[in-house]
Amino acid sequence: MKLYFSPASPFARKVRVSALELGLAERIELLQISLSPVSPHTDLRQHNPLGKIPALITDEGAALYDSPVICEYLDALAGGARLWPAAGPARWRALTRQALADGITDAAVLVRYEQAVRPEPLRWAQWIEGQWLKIRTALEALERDSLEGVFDIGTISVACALGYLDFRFAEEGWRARLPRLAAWYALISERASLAATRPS
Ligand code: GSF
Repeated sequence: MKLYFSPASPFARKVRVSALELGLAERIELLQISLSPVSPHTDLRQHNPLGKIPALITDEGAALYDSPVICEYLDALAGGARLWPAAGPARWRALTRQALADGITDAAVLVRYEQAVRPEPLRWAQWIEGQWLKIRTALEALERDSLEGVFDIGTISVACALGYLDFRFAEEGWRARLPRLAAWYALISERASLAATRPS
């Protein structure tokens, strides 16, 4: 298998963490690329028309995207129901946590593009604030959640979202407002799969 990724990509990190946890990392060749919405990657677009990472090329030559699809595929390849609860409340909890965490990451990536890619005269402060409102409200929901002792696609996604916030927006200082989430994150970050994939 081949994975289009970048070491900074929080969505590709979900895939790399899943692969490590499932014992599949050695079967995946990592193809490192750099891209943004205004500098697309030609080769990647032949596989993922949306031009986004992560994209996985399976051994059969199929292109899979986006990160939830790839992570579920890897889980199935490893026998199933390892990082994706098979059924019942645990499944819906994990999938909803993944949606919340991916929403945080989506908003943070949009802010990043706005600040790092968009020319300064075209930036829109109110729009950036709108993204931060989503991020902060979602983080408050996670502070009230019971993440302790759970390791699945939901909590992997939360860890990758928080890792991205720390990587790009260290000044945000979310830990001071959200002590329970901070304590949970400190513990989960020690896991080998997360330590090995810290964004750079
Ligand atoms: C989001 C992928 C994404 O935004 C997923 O895989 O879960 N829903 C998708 N990827 C970014 C890189 S990143 O911040 O991880 C990307 O490929 N951006 C390039 C673009 O043209 O938007």
